[in-house]
Formats: sequence, C-alpha cells, structure tokens
Amino acid sequence: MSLLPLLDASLVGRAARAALEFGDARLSFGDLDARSNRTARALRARGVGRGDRVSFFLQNRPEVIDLWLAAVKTGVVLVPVNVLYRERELKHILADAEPRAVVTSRDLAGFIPPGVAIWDVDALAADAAKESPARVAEPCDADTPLALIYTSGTTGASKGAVLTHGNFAANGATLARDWRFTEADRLLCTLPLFHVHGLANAVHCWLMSGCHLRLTERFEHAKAAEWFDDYRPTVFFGVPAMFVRLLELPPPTARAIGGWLRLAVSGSAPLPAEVHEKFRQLYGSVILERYGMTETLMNVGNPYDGERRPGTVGLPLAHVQVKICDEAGAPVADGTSGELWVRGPNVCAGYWRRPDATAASWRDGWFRTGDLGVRAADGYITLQGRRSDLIISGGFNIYPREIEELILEQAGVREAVVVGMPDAVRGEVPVAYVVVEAAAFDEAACAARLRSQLASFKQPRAFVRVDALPRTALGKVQKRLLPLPPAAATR
Ligand code: MCA
Ligand code: AMP
Repeated sequence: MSLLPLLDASLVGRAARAALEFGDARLSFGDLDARSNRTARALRARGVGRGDRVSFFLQNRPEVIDLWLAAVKTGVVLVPVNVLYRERELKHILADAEPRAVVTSRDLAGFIPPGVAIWDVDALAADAAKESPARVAEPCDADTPLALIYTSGTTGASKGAVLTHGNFAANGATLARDWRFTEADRLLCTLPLFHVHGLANAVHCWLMSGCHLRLTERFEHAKAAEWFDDYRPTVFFGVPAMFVRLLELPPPTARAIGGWLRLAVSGSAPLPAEVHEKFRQLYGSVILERYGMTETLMNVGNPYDGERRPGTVGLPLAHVQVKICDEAGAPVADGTSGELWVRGPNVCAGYWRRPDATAASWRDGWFRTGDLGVRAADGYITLQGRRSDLIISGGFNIYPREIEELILEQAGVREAVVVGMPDAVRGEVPVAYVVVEAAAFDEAACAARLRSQLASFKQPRAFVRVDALPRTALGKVQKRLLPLPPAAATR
C-alpha cells in the first residue's frame, strides 16, 4: 500500500482543520496538500521523476514537509542529511546517493561539496507557488522506495537504508494507534526531521491522526519552558538528552506541563532509569521508552496501558517479530543475552548499492540489528549495548572508526582510538586516546581539521596522550582498560 491513502485521511479528509504551526506560519491540512502538489510539480519541472533521488540539507521548516509529501506523491526518493554534517560526511553521502540536487538554505549551501547541484529552498518554494495546486499522485505501492537514509556503518562510511512506502505506512499506523493519537492531540516536535525519530514517527503520527503539530527549527533547552507553556502539548517525543534538559525546569512549571501531557516518548538512545524516575516525580508523567533503528523504524516499545518499565524498551510492536540469538543465529532462552533479530513490514529493503552489506545484515528474512539484549520471562526486553563500538551522543550516532581514521592522518600520530565517555546530558561524548611522537603532534591543528570535516557532535572532547594502547594477545585494543580522562577535559 502507498503511504498516501493513510495521509489523505487528514490532507483531504480534514482539509480545513489547523495542522501545523512553525514560528508565525499557520497551515491547514488542505494547505499542506496544496503546497505539496505544487512542490511535486516544481520538482517535475526541474526534470525529477520516479526513482530519482533528491536530498535535503535543512533545519526543520515547513518546506521539509512539502518535500516529503511531494516525494510521497511522485515516487521520488528523498535523502535527508544531518545539518551538522561537514565535508567528509557530505561528500560520502552525496557521492553514494547521487541525488539530482540538494535542497538547502543559503546559510548551509557553503558546506555542499563542489560538483553537486544545489537548489535553494526559497527559490524552489517560489517556483512551486506558481504551479497548480491540483492533485499529483503517481501510483506507488508498499515496495516503492521513499527515502534513502544514511546510517553509520561499522567501516566508518555510512550506508543508505532504502525505506519504502510500506515501511513508513506500517510504522506510522502502528504508533498512531498504539499511542492513541486523536485529532485532539497537540504534538510538539523539536526533533530534527532529517532522522527517523522526527521524520517517521512524529510526522506520520501527526498526519495519520489529524492532530496538531508545533514544529520548531531545533531543540533549544533554554526555550523549552516557554514552548511547553505556550503550546501546551499533549504529546512530546524526545531523545534522552532532551528529557535530561527538561529535568532542569522549575518544579511548578514541570508539574503544569505534566498536567497537559498525556504521553512523553523517549528513544534513539538509552534512557537512564534514574531520568525516567526523576521525570515521573517532577512531571507526574511516566515516560514511554521505545527502541528503533533507521533500518527498521520502530521495533519494540513499552505499552501505552500497562507497565512502562524503567530501563527496558518493552515488548515487540504489532506485526514486528523479534528473536534474540546467539552468535550462530540460534534463539537463546529468556534471561540470556544475545543479539536482537527483527522481521516485519517495518524493516527496510536493504542497503543502497551495497549487496555485500545487505547480505551481511539479513539472514532468512531477519535483520540482524547489532544490538544486544535480554528478554525477561514476561517478554520485556532490556538492551545491553551494541556488538560494535557505536557511541550515541545526544541521540546522534558516532562510529569511532570514522574519527580514528581522520586522527591517524594527522602528522605525529602513531595510534588513535576513540571511545565514549559518560556524559550527564548527552549520555556519551567521544574522547580520543592517541599515541604520538611528542614533538610532531599538533593537537590544535588536529582538532581544527576534525571540526572542518565532521559534525560537531563527533569532535573529541579531549585528546588523551598515552604511551601505548592496551591490547589483547591478538592485538585488539581493549577500550575498557584505557585510563579515564581528567574530568575537566570532557566538560
Ligand atoms: C544540535 N546542534 C545543532 C542542532 N542540533 N546545531 C544546529 N542545528 C541543530 N539542529 C548542536 C549544537 O550546536 C551543539 O553543538 C550541540 O549540537 C548540542 O547543542 P545544545 O543546544 O547544547 O543541545 P543539548 O541540550 O546538548 O541537546 C542536544 C540535542 C541534539 C538538541 C538533544 O543532540 C539533538 O537534536 N538530538 C536529536 C538526535 C535525533 O533526532 N536522533 C534520532 C536518530 P556543539 O556540540 O558544537 O556545542 S534516529 C534513531 O536513532 C533511531 C531510529 C530511533 O530509535 O529514533
Ligand atoms: P540509528 O543508527 O540512528 O538508526 O540508531 C539506532 C540505534 O539507536 C539502535 O541500533 C540502538 O543501538 C539505539 N537505540 C534506539 N533506541 C534506543 C533505546 N530506547 N535504548 C537504547 N538504544 C536505543
């Protein structure tokens, strides 16, 4: 099934109803329908057709929704790119996805590598405004690709997960139903729309239920109290770093917010049980933690009714099968750790132009998540980390290899490893350990180079010099044996 009929319940069925506020802009569902028809025509006028990729490199703004809905209507494949990405990440993604163009804003255009067509978002919107608002609807089915979303690969280079209409339809329908969305809801979305937490979950719960959305350009903790107080959302989706920030609000403000909030959902990184408990005490609201991946959208979640158990991600979602397997792929007994394998209509079609990586991650129709976990006798699943060295900082993923490779290119560096250190707000932050030829290593130059090439959240908080890296007999670095960096270095 194409995604469009599920969204038409609002785009057409609730055309006159208020749908979206962003800054001073107010749009109805009918406005969104018309704008996306116009955008679809403007894309066609620029020669974009079914199966073509178009990337966007934008902060949150209504034009991202226009592009998304235009893609749904035309069979175009959107390639969202994190606005914090810099030279190295952008080069790789754009060379791999080969989009017809990158839609971006004037302030971000300078980061796009040469040789890639750039379409200014305002110019595209101006062209769209001249087009007819009449319906555009290319036939699409469940298998039609809709997005190519890059997710960090273990080799340091990210891979594009090919997500289809059917993936987004299944995920959105399950969440909107299980989380009891209705037209009466008010959803505050401060999550970036270039990742699936914002794009798949928030956008589709909103459009499928016909509730109201306040979208902000990004999350700013200094403005959170004002946003909540002014908008009075009934639902909030966040990453753990946002919930940690929300614990800073004065108790009376928190209590008032908790009075309007019927549902707070956390995901993208582990939510410490302590934050879950403090939020409950302060807001009177029990966070619902769920677990997903770019490749699979949402897999497992705590129940809406019933126990939302701190420290766990809950039970498999409707239509999603989960098994926990040992290294050989055999299911393990409850209470035993293993890797989570997932199957269902939510799982993407594979990795873009990477049959090797696709073959490595799928077995007999099951997707191997790389996440380790354990199931209790009553079915609740607890995640226990990753098979790989993935660091998650503020909900953004970091593969150490990518940073290590860049550090190793710096003069005077003999060896380098990057590890995640605990951080009270962001969960983890990266710290680099380097073995250097003392005289030749210029730390400031190394830091500056990393800053220009990589997203800010990948910047090591400290470079710790060590004489040697602790290794196993087989030569593998034992990251756990590295000395802790001086506390001040990671502030
Ligand atoms: C963050 N920063 C940004 C933006 N977001 N800069 C520009 N535009 C943005 N949209 C930068 C800041 O400049 C700063 O850089 C750093 O990130 C932290 O900013 P700060 O204001 O101090 O924020 P914070 O209170 O530390 O909170 C960080 C955050 C951010 C806002 C929570 O980490 C965030 O937006 N996370 C969401 C990630 C997300 O959506 N993940 C979903 C992936 P500097 O460090 O240089 O000072 S999808 C997924 O994982 C799966 C599938 C799932 O299950 O959902
Ligand atoms: P991404 O590669 O951005 O799609 O991030 C997916 C990864 O985020 C998963 O493989 C998990 O390791 C992690 N993740 C998502 N939700 C949770 C959660 N609730 N608790 C712990 N880890 C999570």
